[in-house]
Amino acid sequence: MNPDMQSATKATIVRKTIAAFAVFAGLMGLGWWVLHSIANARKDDEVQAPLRAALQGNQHLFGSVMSRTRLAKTYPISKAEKNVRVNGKLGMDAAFKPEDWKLRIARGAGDTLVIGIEDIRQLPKTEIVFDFKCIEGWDQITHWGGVKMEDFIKAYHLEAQAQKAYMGLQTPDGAYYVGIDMPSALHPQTILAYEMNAQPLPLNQGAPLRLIIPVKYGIKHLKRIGLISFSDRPPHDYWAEKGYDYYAGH
Ligand SMILES: Nc1nc2c(c(=O)[nH]1)N[C@H]1C(S)=C(S)[C@@H](COP(=O)(O)O)O[C@H]1N2
Ligand SMILES: [Mo]
Repeated sequence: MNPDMQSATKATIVRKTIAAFAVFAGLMGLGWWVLHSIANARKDDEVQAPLRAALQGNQHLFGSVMSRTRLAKTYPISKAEKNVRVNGKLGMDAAFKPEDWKLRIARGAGDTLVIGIEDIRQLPKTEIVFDFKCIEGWDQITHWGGVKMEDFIKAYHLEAQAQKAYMGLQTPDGAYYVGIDMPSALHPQTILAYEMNAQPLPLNQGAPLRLIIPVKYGIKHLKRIGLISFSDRPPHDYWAEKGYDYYAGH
């Protein structure tokens, strides 16, 4: 190689090295800018807005995947467990008087519908036997009876409220609360249950009325429903606040 060519090659190497560093520095800067702007972004419910947006995007994706035609597997009544496990105790205060209970439906600001259990028992009854799964790792085939949520919504003319994105449910004392995406709340297997094994629901299983939502894990099957509400923002959710998946489908 003649000296001229050697210096030309050297110049090329130097130029390419500088270019490579420039690209590297540029990417570092871009990465820093992205992280910095996420960290400093306006907060939405304690979470930076871009992260919240990504989270909600995921939730909407899961919500739309969950179609009415995707049914949880059902079983014959003979397969149902007779000794049904009692698990959650939050909001299940011993002083509770079922005879004083009423279901409250927050239709809108200052507009609450109050319904007694006898009225709910008048509505068409649906039964389901399915595999109830708890995130702690156990499952049981169990048999429930009650009114389909979608039939209940129609009977009480709550169609306008059901246009919202979420349903919130809580115990009468507010100690346990869950949020359900509306497609899952209106899923044909979701029921407001007042019977277990064809008998009145026992107190420790959520009497007078509990949620049975077979497309979700046990955490969402709120026992002893006191209040139902509707919203476009995700309602507060006991286990989601502790870090569990908000959607909790399986
Ligand atoms: N009110 C109330 N409902 C609740 C809970 C609770 O602690 N309080 N726990 C949930 C969880 S984690 C599970 S697995 C199921 C258990 O229902 P079971 O007690 O009928 O087995 O209830 C759900 N509903
Ligand atoms: Mo659970």
